[in-house]
Formats: sequence, structure tokens, C-alpha cells
Amino acid sequence: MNIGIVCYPTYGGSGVVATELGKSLAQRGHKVHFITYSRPIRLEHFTQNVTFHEVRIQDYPLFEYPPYESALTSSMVDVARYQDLDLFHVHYALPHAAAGYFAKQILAEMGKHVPLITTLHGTDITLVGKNKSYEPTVAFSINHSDGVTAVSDFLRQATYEAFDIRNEVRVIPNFVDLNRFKRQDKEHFRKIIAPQGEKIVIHTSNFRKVKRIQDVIYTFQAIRKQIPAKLLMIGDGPERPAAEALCRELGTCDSIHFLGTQNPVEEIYSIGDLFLMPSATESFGLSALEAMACGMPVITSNAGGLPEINQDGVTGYVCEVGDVEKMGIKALSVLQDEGKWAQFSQNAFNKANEFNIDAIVPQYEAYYEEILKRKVSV
Ligand code: GMT
Repeated sequence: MNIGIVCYPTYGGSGVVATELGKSLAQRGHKVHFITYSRPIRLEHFTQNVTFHEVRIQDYPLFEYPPYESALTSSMVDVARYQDLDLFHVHYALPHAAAGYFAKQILAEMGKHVPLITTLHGTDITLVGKNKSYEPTVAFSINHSDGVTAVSDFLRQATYEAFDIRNEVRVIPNFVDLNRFKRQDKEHFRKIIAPQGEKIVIHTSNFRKVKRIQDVIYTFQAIRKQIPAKLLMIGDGPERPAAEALCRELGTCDSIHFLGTQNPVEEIYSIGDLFLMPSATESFGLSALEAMACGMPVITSNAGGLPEINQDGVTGYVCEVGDVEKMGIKALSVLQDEGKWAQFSQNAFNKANEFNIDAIVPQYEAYYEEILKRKVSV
């Protein structure tokens, strides 16, 4: 198949999922075309069967807001015509599903039918998508996609609740590449970060408000009061200055390393003892799954789809959003009990294995086939 994938190329779960999916499809013999404004962050090397098409935006003094959606639509039309695409698969509804709908109409006028599949990732539904500024466009473009998938049961349900959806929303969960995300021997690295044998706690995100990174700092403070520990904060974003200020206020800066964005993260995860994800809303929690694949027990909030990957008392603990006291107590109960840690670490790996890339990508392939077989809708 010739597949056009549209996604956000920078850090963020939806772009990561789209890129890993595209790479895996390419390995399975499909021709994959990424259409976006810069090279996707996980598309590091030359990859057979993968082409990147950069969306170029023509600037003009009149444009206070350059019309990215129009430029994207034009690129999608161009790639579909000249690379003979069989389908578009867009990730994150805003504005990709609307651009896809528009591209489909233009191509239909040219006599070419290219079905549109939209994968919903989370904030495109739960936060931004249902904002009045975008709601009618998101609802319309979901209803006019030929296929719609959501990355968790929670997100599927949230989509039906947020919009008047006539389409079936199919759940195809996110996945992890277990050949890449696995616990490796990085003892030398552990000795640099935790020379006194301190426990290593990790958080990764884009440091946006929904991630509640202040809860990570408070939970870590509770841990550090009881046992020697280090916290690695991976990622960057608007909440970082406030988090740095908080750790100065609490006097915990000497134990916290803000590492910025990191790639690859699996080497760092290999020395982690516990992963924290206290988000206010989270449709899936890809970073937590990747951490679990590396054998890290996780403490998460109960937001959104997180309980679908983190089983309370099995792979870690699930706490109410904002309950940092309980998160601290539960974190200590895992970190201070070697037997429990080993069991939870194994359970976390086993759970991640249920989301193995080799099991999930064929679900997308089957879905593509199903959509292509359906009568073409325009
Ligand atoms: O808001 C983010 O965390 C980034 C966002 C994205 O689309 O880049 O992540 C969403 O999609 C990820 C991949 O499907 C999910 O693992 C995240 O849970 C989801 N984020 C939220 O729902 C907040």
C-alpha cells in the first residue's frame, strides 16, 4: 500500500506514535509518505520505503497567521497524485482531519479517491478539540473521515460524549517496540547519576499544565524525606520554570536533574526504579508504557486511559489526580520493598508486552484493508 501519514513532527505522543507506525509499516513492505512541516523527531535515519515531504508555507505580509492548513492540504493533494497514495492516515484531528477532508474533495474532483483515516490521540478531543473555536470543524471532519480510531477505550467514549459523532470510532491502542524499549545494562550510567546507590525516579513529558509536573516534584519530596533518591525530569515545556522554582523553594534541587528533551530515552529508562505520571488528563500515557517496557513500575493518576495500562497494585499504583500524599506513600511502598519491586517490574514488562508493536501494527493494516474495501465516501 502507498500510505500518506500526516502528524505533528515535534515532541508529543501523537507524532511519536505516527512515526513509529510509519516505520513499522515501511518495514512490512508498504510505501510510507510523511507529510508535515519538519522531519518527524523519531525519523532519525534514512529508512527504506519512507519518504518525508515537507509542507512549505509561503509567507506574505498580510498573514498574521500563515495558512498552514491550506499549505498542508495542497501538499497532501500533490503527494497523493504523484505518489499514487491509496489512503491518508492523519494523526491528531486538529487541523489534520480537516485538511484531509479538503484534500479528499480536491482529489475527487480530479477523479482520484483517497480514503481518509483519522486517529484521535487525546487533547484533540478532551481539551482543545471541544473548545468552541474548533468544535464544529473537529466534529465535521471526524464524521467525514472514512475511518476513525482512538488510542484507548477512554478516548473512544470521550469522543462520543464530547461530539455528535455518527461514525464508528474503533479502538486501536498505542504500542511499544520491545526491541528498542527494554532494560539494558547501564550500571556505569547509574553510578554517575546515583553514586551513593540512591533510587532513581523518572518523569517524561512535554511539561504542559495537564502533566501536573508540580505533583511529580511533591511526590519526589515525600520519597526523598524517607530514602536517598534522585529525580530525572526528561522533556521540556512551559511549566519547566515553575517546576524549577518549586524545587528551589522546597530545597530539593540538588537531587533533581532537568535533562531537557532526550533521545533515545530507553537508555535512561534502563536505570530507572520508578516512573511517575500524575497527569490531569491522559488518553493513553505512551511514556508510561515505554517506561513499563523497560521494567519500571509506575505511579500514575487515575486520569483518562491510564488505568488501561497501569493496573493498580500489579504494575504500580493508580491514585486520584492531585493526591500527592498517596502517590508518595505508594512510591515508597514499591521502592522500599525489593520483592515487591521485582514483581511489579516483571508485571509492568508483561503488561507492556500486551501492547507489543508486532501485535498492534497488523491491526492498523487490517483496518486499512477494511476501509479500502468499503464503498468510497466523498
Ligand atoms: O498532550 C500530550 O500529551 C501530547 C499528545 C499528543 O498528541 O502529542 O499526547 C496524546 O497522545 C499520546 C499518543 O497517543 C497519548 O499517549 C497521550 O496520553 C495523549 N495526551 C493526553 O491525552 C494529554
